[in-house]
Amino acid sequence: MVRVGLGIIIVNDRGEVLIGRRINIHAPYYAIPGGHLEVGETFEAGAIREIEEETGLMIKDPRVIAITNNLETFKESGKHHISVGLLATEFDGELRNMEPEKCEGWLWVNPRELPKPLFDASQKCIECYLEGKFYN
Ligand code: 8DG
Ligand code: MG
Repeated sequence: MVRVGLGIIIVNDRGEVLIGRRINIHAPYYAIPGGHLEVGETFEAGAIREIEEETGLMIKDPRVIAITNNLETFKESGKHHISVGLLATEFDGELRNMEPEKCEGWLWVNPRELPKPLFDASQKCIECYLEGKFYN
């Protein structure tokens, strides 16, 4: 089965993006926040929901910027996702690690100096963001 995932690039005033190290599923990878699209949901609503669930932040007007086919993760784990990447530059609320059983903690990092190893979907999505491509 191919599932639909969402990855959200949140950019702060300094141009940094939010990233966290996964600790159960997909450990030891660093990933941008995200998750699965729910049945009947728009990409934007799914992005807003996932960000609130995972970080406590409320993002405004997330925009679809990328589509990625995560075959590296498939080769490694047998899980196949098509991941839709969204960008959010406006948000409010206080950043919190809402799912400490899934994520070690959130970090703001320069998108050109990302920690490794990076989750395939997140790596591809950030590459699209940096290079202005929709797909890679
Ligand atoms: P579930 O419990 O309903 O299975 O899902 P969830 O709560 O949404 O899962 P999660 O652990 O928050 O999210 C991880 C899943 O989301 C992962 O298995 C694949 C998918 N995903 C993508 N792209 C991205 C991404 O860029 N970042 C993150 N964190 N997850 C992503 O397809
Ligand atoms: Mg989630």
